[in-house]
Amino acid sequence: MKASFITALTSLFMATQMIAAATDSSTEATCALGGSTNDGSVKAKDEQLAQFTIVDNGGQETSQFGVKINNSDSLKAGLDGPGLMEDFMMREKIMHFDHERIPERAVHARAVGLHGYFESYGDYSNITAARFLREKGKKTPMFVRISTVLGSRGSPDTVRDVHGFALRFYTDEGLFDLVGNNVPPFFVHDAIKFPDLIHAGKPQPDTETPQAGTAHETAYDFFAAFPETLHTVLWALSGRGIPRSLRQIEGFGVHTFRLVNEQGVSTYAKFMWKPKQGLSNLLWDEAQKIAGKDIDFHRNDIYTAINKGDYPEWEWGVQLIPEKDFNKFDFSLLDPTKLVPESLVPFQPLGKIVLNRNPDNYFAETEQVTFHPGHVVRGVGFTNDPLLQGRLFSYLDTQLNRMSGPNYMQLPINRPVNVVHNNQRDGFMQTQIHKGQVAYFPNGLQGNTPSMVDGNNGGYIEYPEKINNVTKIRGRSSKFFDFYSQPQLYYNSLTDAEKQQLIDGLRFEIGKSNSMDVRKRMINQLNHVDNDMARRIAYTIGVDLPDKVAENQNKTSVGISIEQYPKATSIKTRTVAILTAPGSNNSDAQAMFDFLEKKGAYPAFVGVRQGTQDGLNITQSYLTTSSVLWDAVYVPGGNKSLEVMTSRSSLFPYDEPKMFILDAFRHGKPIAASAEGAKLLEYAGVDMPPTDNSTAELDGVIVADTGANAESTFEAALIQQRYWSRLPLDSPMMA
Ligand code: HDD
Repeated sequence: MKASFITALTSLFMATQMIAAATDSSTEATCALGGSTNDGSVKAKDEQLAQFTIVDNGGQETSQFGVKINNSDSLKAGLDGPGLMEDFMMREKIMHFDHERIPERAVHARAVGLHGYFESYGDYSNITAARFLREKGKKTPMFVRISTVLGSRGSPDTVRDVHGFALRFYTDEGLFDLVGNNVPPFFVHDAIKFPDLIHAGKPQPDTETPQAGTAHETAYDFFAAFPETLHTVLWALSGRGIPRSLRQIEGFGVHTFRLVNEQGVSTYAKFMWKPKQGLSNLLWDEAQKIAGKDIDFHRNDIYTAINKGDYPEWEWGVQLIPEKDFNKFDFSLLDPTKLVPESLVPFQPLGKIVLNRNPDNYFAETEQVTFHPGHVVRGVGFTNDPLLQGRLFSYLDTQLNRMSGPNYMQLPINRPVNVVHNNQRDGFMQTQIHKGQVAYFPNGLQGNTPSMVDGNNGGYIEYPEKINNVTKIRGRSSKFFDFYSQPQLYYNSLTDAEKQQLIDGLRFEIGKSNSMDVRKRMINQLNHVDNDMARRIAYTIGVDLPDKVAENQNKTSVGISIEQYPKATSIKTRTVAILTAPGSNNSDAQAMFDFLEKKGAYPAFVGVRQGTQDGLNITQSYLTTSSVLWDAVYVPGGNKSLEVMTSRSSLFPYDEPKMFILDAFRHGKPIAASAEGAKLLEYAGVDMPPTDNSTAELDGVIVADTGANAESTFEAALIQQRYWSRLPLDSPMMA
C-alpha cells in the first residue's frame, strides 16, 4: 500500500469527520465527489476547501486515531532503559514522518500556487458553449500554478528556464485546466520526443549536474541535432526565461484548441493571457546573484504582493481563427513549435484573471494539485496537434505515479465545485461512500442513472471532425519542417538590447559545452536564423565566424518585445531600497519613503544595523540584503552618513553601499539621490547627470535637492523600470 497517499487522505478523512460532527447538514455537502452543491459562484471553491481546513492552533495533541497523547518522550523501560515496542505514539509519529514526501513532478517540480478568480468580460456564446464565458461579470474560482521546468523542488526561483503557467478554472460545469507556459512555442513537434527533450535538458544521468538549466552539453547536443527546438530555445534564452517577477509574465496555451458553440460551429483558438503589471525580466547577472541571495525570490515577490492586497491581474483571451482558414498560414496550426503572430491575428481579451489568495498549505494545495490538459469543459475541444495528443495520456499517467492511486481527484484542491456522479469505484484511499447496489450502466435497478447526457442536452460536445481516407503513418506534414522562419521572426522583433541579452545568454549556455563539435553544430543552426547573431556568438565561444548561408526575411511581429510591451500605469509594488547610515538626513529619507508608500511602492530603509536609527525604522542591513533584490535605490542626504558609506570599514567588508549603487547602475535600474546623497553615486563611479539647480536626470540616474520635482522624476523612472540604454552593446568587431 502506498503510504504517502494514505497519509494525505487520512487527514482529509479526519477533516470530513470533524465537519460531520460539527454540523448535521454536512452529509449532503460532502456525500458526492464534488462536495458543495454551490452553482459555481466565485466563493464556491473557497467554501469547499474550508470544509477540509484544520486549525491546530490552540488544540490538544492527539494521535491520528483521535486519542489525546503526550509524545514528547518515547516510552522506555526505566529512564535509561530501552524503548518499548508498545509505544504506539512513537511508531505512528515516525511512520508518518517517514512517508511525508511524494515523488516530485518529473518536470515543473519547483512552483508557486495561488488562488484567484476569472471574470468574464461578456457573453461569448457566439464562439463557445462554455458557461463560464457566457455572461458579463460572471466570476469563476481559479487555482494557478507557476513553475520552472527543469529544476528540482528545492532549486532557486531565478534559474533560466521556460516557466509553466497552469490555470485551473473551477467552472460550474467541471474543471477546465489550461496547462500552459510563459512562452508561446514549444520545443518539439511530437509528444513522442518529450522524454528525449527532458533527458537532454535535465541534469546529466552520470553526474546529476547541472541543476535546473540547459547550460550544458547534452542540452545543446540535442538542440543542434533537432532544429525544430530552435524557436523555443531563442524565447527561453532571451529575457522571457528570467522574469523579474511572476506577476510580470505572459501565459500561452501553446496548442491550437477548438472553441465549439451550441450550434456545433468550431473556431480555432490560441489562448493567451497578458499581465496588467507589464512585462519585465532580470538580467542574467542579477538572476545568478539572486539565486544565492534569495532562493525564493519569485515566490516571496508574489506572496508579498498578494498579502498586501496588490492582486496581480492578467487579461485572458484568444486569437481566433475560423475553421475555413486552417490552411491560410505558411505554418501549420497543428505545429506547437510555431506561434500565430499577433500582427496576423490580434489578441482578443475575453476576461481577466485576478490572483487574490495565497494557499494555506503548500503540500495540500500546490503539491497535490493535478493539472491535466484533458480537463476541458463543454465548448472547448482539442485539435490533432501531435504534442497535445500525447499530453492527454501523460498527465493522467504521471498523477498515478505521484499520487499512488486513481482517487486523487477527491483531494480538496482537485474536486470540482459541481457534484460528480459516475460508476467509478474503489481504489486506494477511496473517501466517498457510494450507496446502493448498482455501479454500472445501463441498469434497470436504478432507472438507468447516473444517466448519460449528449452534447445537445448540456453534455460535452464532441466536435464531429471528419477523418476520412487516411493512411496510418509515422511522420509529419511538410509545413512542420520550416525550422527557421519563426526563429527569424522572433529575433527580428527584439530591440537591440534584447538581441544582446539573447546573444549573451546563448554565449553562456553554448559555451558551457566542453564539446567543440556541439558548439560548432549549434552555431551552424543559429546561422540559418541570422548570420550576424551567429557570428557574434561564435566570436566568444571559440568557433570560426560562419559565412552567411540564409537571407534574413526581415519579418517582424508585434507582441514579442518585452521592452516595447505596454508599461504598468503606476509604481505599485516596485521595491525601493533607501540607503542610510548613522547621520542620514532622516526627514529627507522619510519624505521619500512616505511618497513612495503613498504611491503604492514598497520602500524600505537599509542601514548598518536593523532597528531604529535616527528615527528611521531600519528593516534591512547591508548584510541581509543586496542591490539585486530591489527595483531601484534612493540615497538621502546627510554628510556624516555619506562619510560612513564611502569609507571601507568592518561594517561594509565588501564595500556594500558602493556595490549597491554600482550593481543598480550596471543593471539599468532607476537610481535617485539628493544633492548630498550624490556623493555615494560619484564614489561608485556611475555616469552622473549634468548638474544644474533643478532635478537632473540621465537615463534613470536622478540627482536633486529634495522636493516634489525629484519625486515625480523618480516616479516616472520607476514606471520605466529599467533603462536598457545603460547596458552595453557588442562592438562591430565581433560580427
Ligand atoms: Fe507538460 C507538467 C506545461 C508538454 C508531460 N507541463 C507540466 C506543467 C506545465 C506543463 C505548466 C506543470 C503543471 C503543474 O503545475 O502541476 N507541458 C506544458 C506545456 C507543454 C507541455 C505548455 C507543451 C505545449 N508535458 C508536455 C508533453 C508531455 C508533458 C509533450 C509528455 C508527453 N508535463 C508532463 C508531465 C507533467 C507535466 C510529466 C509533470 C507533472 C505533471 O505533469 O503533473 O506529465
